[in-house]
Amino acid sequence: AQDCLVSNIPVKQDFDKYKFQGTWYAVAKKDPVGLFLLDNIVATYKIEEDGTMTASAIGRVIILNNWEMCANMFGTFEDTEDPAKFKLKYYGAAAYLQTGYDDHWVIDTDYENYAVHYACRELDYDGTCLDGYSFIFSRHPEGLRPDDQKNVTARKQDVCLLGKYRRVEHTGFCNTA
Ligand code: DAO
Repeated sequence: AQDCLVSNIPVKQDFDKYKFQGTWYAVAKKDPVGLFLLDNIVATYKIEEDGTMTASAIGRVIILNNWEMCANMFGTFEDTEDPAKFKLKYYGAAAYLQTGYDDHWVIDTDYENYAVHYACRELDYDGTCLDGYSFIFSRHPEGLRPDDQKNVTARKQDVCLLGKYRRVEHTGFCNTA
């Protein structure tokens, strides 16, 4: 949205949560205040038998006294009247990990290659976002395909966060098995 009003941010039309299932690698992130997930972030979405979307995510975090670890996170999504806008209730596998209740909007995706996520945690008095975060996801651990860069850049502009992202590294730090 040119005016950066959160209420005017366009989201994916007719979002299909079934097609969104599976593994997504975070390739870029705009951090919120008090960032949590640092890098090696991989999220896996799933639709449960009752139709509820859930996700598990892993990522490198630094907690307490500079203790570095891989956080195992779980989330449950509550549907809203817009199929691309969810409320995300999340918690960690361990009690000392972050818990929260955030917006979870799918701004854009082609389901097969890229996705742009957005969450505003705190609205400013003027309707812009005071504290938010956003993930750029790829189906491919190596990153976005060149074909998808143009779309993703346009969507970063839509959420008023162009230039605010950092690259999310995948070093294998959280690889299991
Ligand atoms: O990293 O600073 C941050 C905020 C991210 C919190 C979200 C935790 C993960 C929840 C699970 C699923 C979906 C992405």
